[in-house]
Amino acid sequence: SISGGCPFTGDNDMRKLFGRTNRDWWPDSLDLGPLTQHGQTVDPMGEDYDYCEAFNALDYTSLKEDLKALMTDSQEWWPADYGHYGPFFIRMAWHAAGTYRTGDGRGGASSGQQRFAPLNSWPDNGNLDKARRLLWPIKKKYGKHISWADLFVLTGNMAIESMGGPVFGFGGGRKDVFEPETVYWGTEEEWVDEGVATRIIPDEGKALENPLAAIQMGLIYVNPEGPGGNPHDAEGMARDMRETFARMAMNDEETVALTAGGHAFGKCHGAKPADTFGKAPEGENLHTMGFGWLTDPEEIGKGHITTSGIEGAWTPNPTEWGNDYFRLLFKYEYELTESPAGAKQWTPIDPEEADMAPDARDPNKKVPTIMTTADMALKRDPEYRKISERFRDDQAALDDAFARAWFKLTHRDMGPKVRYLGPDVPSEDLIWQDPIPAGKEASPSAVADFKAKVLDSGLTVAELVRTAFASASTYRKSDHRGGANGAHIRFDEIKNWDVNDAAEIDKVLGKLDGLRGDMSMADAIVLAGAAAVEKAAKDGGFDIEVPVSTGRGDATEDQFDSESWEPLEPFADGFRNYLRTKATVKTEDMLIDRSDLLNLSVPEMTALLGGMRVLGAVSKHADHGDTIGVLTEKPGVLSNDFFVNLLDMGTAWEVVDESGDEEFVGRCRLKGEEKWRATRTDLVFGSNSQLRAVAEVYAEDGNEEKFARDFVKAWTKVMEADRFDLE
Ligand code: HEB
Repeated sequence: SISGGCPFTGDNDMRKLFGRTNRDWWPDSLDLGPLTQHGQTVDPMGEDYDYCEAFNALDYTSLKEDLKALMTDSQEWWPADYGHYGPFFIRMAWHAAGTYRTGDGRGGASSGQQRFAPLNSWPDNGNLDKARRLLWPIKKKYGKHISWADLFVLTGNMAIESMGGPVFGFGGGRKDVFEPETVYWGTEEEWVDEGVATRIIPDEGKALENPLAAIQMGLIYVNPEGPGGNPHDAEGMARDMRETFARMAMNDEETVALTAGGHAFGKCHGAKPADTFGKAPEGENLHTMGFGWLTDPEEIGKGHITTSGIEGAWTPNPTEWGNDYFRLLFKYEYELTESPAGAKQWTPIDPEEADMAPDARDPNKKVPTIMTTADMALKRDPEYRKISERFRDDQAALDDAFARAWFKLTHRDMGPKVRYLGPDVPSEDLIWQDPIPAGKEASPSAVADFKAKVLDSGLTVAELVRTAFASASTYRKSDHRGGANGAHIRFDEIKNWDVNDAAEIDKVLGKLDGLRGDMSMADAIVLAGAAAVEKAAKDGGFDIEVPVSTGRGDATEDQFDSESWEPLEPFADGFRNYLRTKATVKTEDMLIDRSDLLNLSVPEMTALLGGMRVLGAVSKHADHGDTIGVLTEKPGVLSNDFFVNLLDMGTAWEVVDESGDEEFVGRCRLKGEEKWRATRTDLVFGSNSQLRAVAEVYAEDGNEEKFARDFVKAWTKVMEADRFDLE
């Protein structure tokens, strides 16, 4: 199988964690870097701004009415095809959401990234700058009460609804960011329209690198003209769709429903050769004010627009929901043709007049409908075909499948349902939301009693800390999945991850289960970790309380979709000094990636890692044994020894590992005897000048207690990262 496997490896030899950056693509664009130093924020909303509160005070009904009116309020500077912007807005919302990938949970609709480079200038997002500007008067009117991110999705919903399509629901709560997020989009130095290679070529052994989910640089998903632009490769087309949609968390049925349902609406734009329009927004002249892909206004008036280069509508009724897409797809044989812009597309042979589409500007004029090579896969691929035929014959099934798949597409990266806001949140629980039954708060006396029993149980600090961390550290802020709530660590599929020690977890959970009374397992695991950290701090001479908000629930087997958890398994976990195998990307880069997903700052990452080491909480499955990086004589005691010993000039470090530079030995500089073993992830806190500066703070005399307290704060942040129910 192409999917799964090892992230950060593959044929696009990924040497940099974040691949090609905006600065690489647009070296001349304005650099705000100087103003974002020293922790200064780019967010103008200020710390007091609470988006949930603002959204809840939104006049939702009137916003929806305004959006509905906007659909047919055609503007001269960008007239609506068929007098209706609906299809255009659906594409905008779909492209906002469609960058989501399960591999690292990044991308997606949840922060309004389409406003920023590189996404605002991806070839596949052509002309969506116009769609966002059409929305500006509404964004302006509702201001702080609706984020761009929510507005994109809600507008897509309203577009579907206003054309008679089925809608499953809407949850608000996507808070805007004010800068591009750092996401790995690939290393290629050309865009799809500049001829960059396709990423899956089985004959050459090329598979789609993880976590990427698009087939070429600058696309959201597949090339509509076929693999690498080849319309004859029917098998490859279906393969590419299956793979890219799977990485968007979509199965075959969802893929067919989404594509066919989406293309019930609107048209493709390829009226002129692509060289007749200007640069993408990010590289355009200042006075174009963020607009790109400029077309002569007169040509715009005539509807001579080029976006994808493909030209034509899929159905005779491009602004009405219905089943014409499948009806036509199966009624006609299609032949390969070329658009005026030179794109490969498919046209029905001898269409009846009634099956022709209206011209986008002149309803009295009829033009042929089209299919892209991607659409043709829905009948050329045997599996897709079965589903397509079923949908052709069962409108209600298509309605339901499309509405649900659209809801999933646009909400997949929002995490648990408690994060959804507004009156249109569907009451039905969906498996991909990782539902968790409501928990209940434990009384202070029950907590104290439980913690005392745990410390008396014979379980070690390292065992308890490792188990709690294994449970909580599955969290990723990118799509708000994972975390300690639900106690998914109980399930074999998670427990047996290579980073974990299943036997140890069984032992710990078994004991905790006997002690927890009516507390949830999820709470028990976190409380036991807290008890261990408190003991370790006490043994280090500090009386520090580790706060725990109880009230977690335990997910049932039915609520656990094991397959959808697979991408949450860490390839590397620097906090436990774990690395599955050496990858092309540097191990310390993967620590940064993991810390980012855990939403940690540099000092938080540093304190957490140093604390985990002295507590002895390294993975037993690290290649290097379970004491590597534990730079202390008294493991299990919370001290700043890791930093003191790491920075000690009495130790000289050298590579021990023949196969590479992953393992190091620290020897007494004078006598040469071995003192410590450590990994890249450890030594980077001494070698990197910025990390060293932070490590120095924690090693300094007088900062022992500060370190212990900072560790507890970072630990608590990870333990509580998924407690959206508390906010
Ligand atoms: Fe789509 C459009 C492709 C899926 C929805 N698309 C379109 C186009 C193309 C495509 C090429 C054209 C653009 C221009 O303008 O030129 N798609 C595609 C592909 C795929 C898809 C290849 C995969 C298979 N879609 C989809 C989905 C959805 C959609 C999923 C939703 C759901 N689209 C859409 C719409 C449109 C489009 C609505 C129209 C727009 C307008 O009209 O403007």
